[in-house]
Amino acid sequence: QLADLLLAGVPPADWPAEWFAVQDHVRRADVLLQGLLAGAPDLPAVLAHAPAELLVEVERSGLRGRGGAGFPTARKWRFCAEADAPDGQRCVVCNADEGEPGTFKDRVLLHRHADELFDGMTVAARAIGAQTGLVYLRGEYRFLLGHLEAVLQRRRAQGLLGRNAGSVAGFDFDIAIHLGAGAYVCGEESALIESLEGKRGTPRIRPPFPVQRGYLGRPTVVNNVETLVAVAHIARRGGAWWAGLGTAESTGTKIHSVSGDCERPGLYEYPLGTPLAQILADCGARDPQAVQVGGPSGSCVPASGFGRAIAFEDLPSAGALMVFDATRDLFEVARHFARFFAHESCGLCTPCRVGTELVVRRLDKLANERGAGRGSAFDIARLHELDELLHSGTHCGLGVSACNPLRDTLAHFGQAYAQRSTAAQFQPEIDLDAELS
Ligand code: L3W
Repeated sequence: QLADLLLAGVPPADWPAEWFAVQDHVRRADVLLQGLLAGAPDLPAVLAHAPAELLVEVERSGLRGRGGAGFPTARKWRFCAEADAPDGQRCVVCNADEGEPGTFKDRVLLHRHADELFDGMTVAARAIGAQTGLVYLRGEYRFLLGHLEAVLQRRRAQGLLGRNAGSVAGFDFDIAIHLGAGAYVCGEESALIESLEGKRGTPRIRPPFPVQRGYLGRPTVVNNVETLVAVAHIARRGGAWWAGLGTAESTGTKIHSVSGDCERPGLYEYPLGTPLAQILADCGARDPQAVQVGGPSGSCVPASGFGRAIAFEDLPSAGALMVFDATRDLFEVARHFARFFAHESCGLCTPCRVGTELVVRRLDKLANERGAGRGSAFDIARLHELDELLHSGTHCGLGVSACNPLRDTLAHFGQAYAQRSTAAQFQPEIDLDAELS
C-alpha cells in the first residue's frame, strides 16, 4: 500500500509534506525528463543495426558517464566488447544505487522512465554482446521494485527481452533486479559488483577494471541510470543530435536534484555548460552563500563561483545541488558530512576507516562538544594533514572525496573554523588520535 501511494506521488497522511515533496521540473531541456521519443524509431529498429554501428553512434554523441567521473561511455563499451570473455558471457549493470546525499534524479527516472532505462541497457547489451543485464537498485528504493518488475514482465511479453530480443536473431538478453541493502560504498562500481555476487560490498583493486573482469569475472559495463536513459535517446535520435547539446567536451544535458534553501526544489535538466547562477535563479535560491555541487563528495562552491558552468571541464556534478543560504553555518554542514563519511566507510583500508573518524573527532573538538575553548590552530593544522592523508592514501573514491567538504569550507569559509579555534595557546597535548588507536 505504501508503495502504491509513493508511486502515485501521494505521501501517507502522517508524513510531513516536505519528506516527499519533489516538485516537478521547473525548467527542462526537453530531453530525458520529458522523454520525448514520439516519432523516433522504435527499439527493434534500433537493435537491427550492427553492434559496431551502435557503438559508433554513442561515440559520435560524446556521451560521458553521469555517475560522477565522466568517463566516455563509448570507450568503456569498446573496452568491454574487446575484452577476453572466458565463458563468452558479458554483462551490463545499471548502477541505481543512488546514495549520494542530495541526489534523487535517478529515483524519478526509474519511476517515470523505466522503459527508457531498459531500452538503454538493451542497446548497450547489443553493442557489447552481453547476455545478462542487472539493475543494482538502492535498498531504500525497494518501493520501486514491483513497478520495475512489472515493466520488465511487460517487455518480455512484448518480445523486447528474452530469446531473440527485439526480434534480432541470436540476441538473447534479459534483465534482473538486485536490491542493495543500504551501504553507500556499494555505489562504487567494484563494491557494487562484489555485492551483486553475494559478498560484502568492499571495493576491489582496479585494474582490472570491470570492463575486463566484472560480474562473475565476466567483462562488465557499469553505467549510471541517467547515462543509460541518455543512450535510449541517442540510439533513436542519433549521436549528432546529442553532441549538438551542451559544450564540445561535455555534450548533452544533465539532470540536477536541487534542494535546500530555495523556493522551488526539484529536478532541473539543462544542457551541460549552463552557469550555476542560472540554475540558482530558476530555483529561487534565497540569498545563497554556497552550493554543494555533486553532493558531499563534490565541491562546496562559494558565491564567487556562481558564474562557473556545470560541465566536466569546469564544475562537474554527479547531480546534487544543495543550496545553503546566509544563515547556514558551513562548519556544521562540513561536520555533518564528515559524520556521514565516517559512518559509511566500509572499513577495508585503514586511512579511510581511521581517518574519517579522526576528522569527526577533530571537528567535534572545534565544535566544543567536549567543553568550551578547547579548539586551537593545532586542530586546523591536523585537519589539513588528515585531508591530505585521505585524499592520497585511501583505497577508493569514498575516502578520496570524504574531505572535499572540509577542504572547500576551510578554503572559502575559514572564518567559521577560526572563530572556533580560540584556545589561548596551541594545544597539541589533547591527543585525539591516540584515543582512537
Ligand atoms: C577501463 C580504464 N575502464 C576508468 C572506468 C571505471 C569507471 C569509470 C570511471 O568514480 C567518482 C567519484 C565517486 N579502463 C579505465 C576504466 N575506467 N579507467 O571509468 O572511473 P574513475 O576511476 O575515473 O572513477 P570512479 O572511482 O569509478 C569516481 C563516484 O564516482 N562514485 C560513483 C557513484 C555512483 C553512483 C551511481 O551512479 N548511482 O552511486 C563512487 O565512488 O564519488 O566522484 O567505470 O571502471 N583504464
